[in-house]
Amino acid sequence: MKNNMIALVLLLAGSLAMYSCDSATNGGSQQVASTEEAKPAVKAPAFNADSAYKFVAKQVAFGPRVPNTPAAQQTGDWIISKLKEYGAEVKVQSFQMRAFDGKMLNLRNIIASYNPQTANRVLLAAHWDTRPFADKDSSNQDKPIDGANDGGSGVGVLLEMARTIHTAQQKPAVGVDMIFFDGEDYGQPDNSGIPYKEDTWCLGAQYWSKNKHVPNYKANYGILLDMVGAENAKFAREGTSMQHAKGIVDKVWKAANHIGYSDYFKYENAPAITDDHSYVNNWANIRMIDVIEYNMGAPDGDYFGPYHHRHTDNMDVISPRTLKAVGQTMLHVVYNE
Ligand code: AHN
Ligand code: ZN
Repeated sequence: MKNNMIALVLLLAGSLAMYSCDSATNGGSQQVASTEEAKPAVKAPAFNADSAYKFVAKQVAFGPRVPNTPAAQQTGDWIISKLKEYGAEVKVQSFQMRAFDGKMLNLRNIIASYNPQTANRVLLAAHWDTRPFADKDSSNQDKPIDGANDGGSGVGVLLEMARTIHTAQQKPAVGVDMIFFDGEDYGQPDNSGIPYKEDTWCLGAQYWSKNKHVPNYKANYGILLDMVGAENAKFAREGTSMQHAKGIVDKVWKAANHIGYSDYFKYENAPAITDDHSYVNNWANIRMIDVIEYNMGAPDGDYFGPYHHRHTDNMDVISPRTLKAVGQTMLHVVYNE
């Protein structure tokens, strides 16, 4: 009897609590309906980390994606075919540029578009080439690296986003362009013995910034993904991004923190880093931020991670959780435009 009474009291208390919860929610949503900024967030489709991981592994399996090699030819062809499979309109820019060492490089920028007619657009980017040498390593410096993280990860996240947008019932309201830049990582090493030359990095971004895939191309803003797959990666607010597009950094960091990725997206400032977004900001005049691993607290000043431009940049450093943190954040941002 006593037990029954307690159960009854608990039941009543429970339903009262539920009722008051409901009414609070209802009252709340009626209030926010009239105010713009309190618009409830759109729930983006789920980003599949295992699929993204497989896209990274597939690139690594082709071999180092060094310009003028069969692996680069095969990987570029594969990226193009996946993007077509995922319903994007695909454009390919083929061009030649001379590297710091005098070599003429055959390069391809690959551009995928969703909703190409929409004026309101977001531009996502990553580089798909990998560094032709391991200049920060202590051995085999002249051999190319796997570039699982430096190159592979950004492409893996973008391809999984493309697959998600294609498969999901709900599509983003905004137009989405994805640029896969070539020739980012053929930059002049510090101790090459060759006289210093300006603008040796980011060759594909340089070319695109002067030769857009669409005349008068415009985007509201862009997000570059570079080294976004390593376990325990930290992303700091990079200098050029803060200078040209602080509002976008705020938006992306807020989204990441809101959906539970504060471990990755840190409210710390990093110096300006030369990367594809430098040319998109300064030459193409489109504001673009760089989500790039930069761990302000790294030991030995290895801010880019201990694998950077070394042979240890292989599949062992890639974490599906990091790919998920970045990919889900990107989907959240895109679906809330
Ligand atoms: C430099 O090391 C000059 N910039 C970093 C950009 C980069 C290289 N991203 C990947 N590899
Ligand atoms: Zn690199």
